Amino acid sequence: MKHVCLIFTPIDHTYRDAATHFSPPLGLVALENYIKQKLPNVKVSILDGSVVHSMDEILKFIDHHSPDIVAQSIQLISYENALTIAKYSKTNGAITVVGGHQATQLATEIVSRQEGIIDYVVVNDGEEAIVGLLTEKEPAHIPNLVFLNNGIVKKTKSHMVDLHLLPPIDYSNCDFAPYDSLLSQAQFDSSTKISRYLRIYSHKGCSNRGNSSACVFCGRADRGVRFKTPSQFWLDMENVITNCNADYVFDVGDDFLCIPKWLEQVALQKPKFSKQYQLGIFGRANRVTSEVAGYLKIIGVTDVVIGFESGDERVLELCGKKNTNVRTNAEAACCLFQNGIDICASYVLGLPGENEESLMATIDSAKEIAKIAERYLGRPPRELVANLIEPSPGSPVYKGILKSMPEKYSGKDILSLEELQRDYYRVYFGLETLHEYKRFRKILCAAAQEIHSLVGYADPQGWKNDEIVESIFN
Ligand code: B12
Ligand code: SF4
Repeated sequence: MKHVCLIFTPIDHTYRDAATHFSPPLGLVALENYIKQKLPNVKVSILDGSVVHSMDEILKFIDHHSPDIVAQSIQLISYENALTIAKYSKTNGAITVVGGHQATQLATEIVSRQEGIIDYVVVNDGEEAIVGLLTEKEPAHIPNLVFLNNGIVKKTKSHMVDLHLLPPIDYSNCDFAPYDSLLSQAQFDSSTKISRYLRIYSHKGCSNRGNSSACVFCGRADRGVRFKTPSQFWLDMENVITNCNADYVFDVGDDFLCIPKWLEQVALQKPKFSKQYQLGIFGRANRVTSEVAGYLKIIGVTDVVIGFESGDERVLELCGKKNTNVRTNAEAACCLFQNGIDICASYVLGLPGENEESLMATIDSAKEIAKIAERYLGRPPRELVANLIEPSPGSPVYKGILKSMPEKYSGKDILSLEELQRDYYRVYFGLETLHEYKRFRKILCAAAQEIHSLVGYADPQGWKNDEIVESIFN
């Protein structure tokens, strides 16, 4: 029996990890579901390095079970660990694969630099590629693969999975205990106590970016937008709520409000549930209207994460977030709160053009959101979060850094987030000295603290592990 080990690689813990690892990794569960549908006799093991398995345990697992394929979902801040796992897997005779957004953005660099360590990079959707590798198809005929052949980088044809043909999301092979335990320890503040949090996706891709334009910090790799049908959405919901006992579901699609007709149909087709649930989504401020809020209430949406990014009009403009401004953001918050729907307002600090004045505007924007929530909900919003910009590979700011510093970044696959952030402030702000950089970062950090102090829960990203706490005392 073939055995594939799917790993969500542990990150470098110098960086602050996201706290909301309350659900098994959805991308790997989706791959497992597809493999099980196509190749029921293949053994699939999922190792989650962010919650369940340490590096040591992952290496021991590989030693004990000698999987045929070791396939990892990687991030910038987990890549060096991924290489350690891949090297170890090679000595155990496994085929090594990496996939996900980071791997897609740096596929050529990875295969060129990691010959003999990483055999294949899977770009974009991983379903067909992983099944192709498991069935030992000729690599040249497997879609979405990048690999080295006699020293030359080969890219096979690209293929977008038809979401309508995919099996429903099924978490039934997962052990929920570690995730439930993490959730019970977290300060995650929902309107009523929740005991199981699971993720689904109604669509892939961002409707707000063209092929060349995106929010400056965004490293998403996929192109175009694909939605599941409303009935598929409800099937996924029933699976996680009824079969897997979730009482909180988060849909990770980038803009649940993107297609009004789809939203309307989802509301119309809502089946009866025998128990209560809460549902979180991502939504775009300019698409929130009272009609939309009405549909969201029918569907059972309890909170909407909105990328507000900045409270400063000029910074928002430079961020490339089209069709939204400070006014649309406040109006969206007002409309949702009025309808009893909570929001998480998410900001990114240090965007191009940021200065002390724009930071003040962002703090004011956060205060206003908190005030509106008090007015309608009688309490602060569930979350206000201030992230520090991460120039993710593939993002417009990463491309800007690459252009300005080709000698340092061209062809590189191992990147330090700290250095990237440092170079970002060099290129976009002219902050040459370490002193200037540290001073600015401290100002950003203090602004983040002020925003977080308005609410009971914040799960910021992009900061170093101790930085955000330190800044309270410094
Ligand atoms: C939910 C989510 C999280 C969650 C949960 C992560 C988890 N355990 O699954 C949390 C909040 C914890 C999180 C954290 C982070 N995230 Co995140 N996250 C997302 C989000 C919103 C959805 C991911 C998802 O589930 N998609 C649905 C599934 C079905 O799709 P998928 O994951 O892309 O997987 C498919 C393909 O990519 C591919 N694939 C993926 N992995 C692999 C592996 C193999 C071997 C193969 C063959 C294929 C394959 O096949 C899958 C099926 O088609 C995306 C944005 C988005 N909407 O996609 C950002 C996103 C993936 N995150 C991102 C980042 C940067 C991070 C952080 C590094 C931020 C930080 N500094 O803390 C951390 C890393 C934490 C960690 N420990 O690794 C970036 C990645 C950018 C980049 N260029 O790499 C994204 C794209 C956001 C963005 N707009 O930039 N994240
Ligand atoms: S950050 Fe911007 S470009 Fe990226 S997925 Fe969200 S709206 Fe789209």
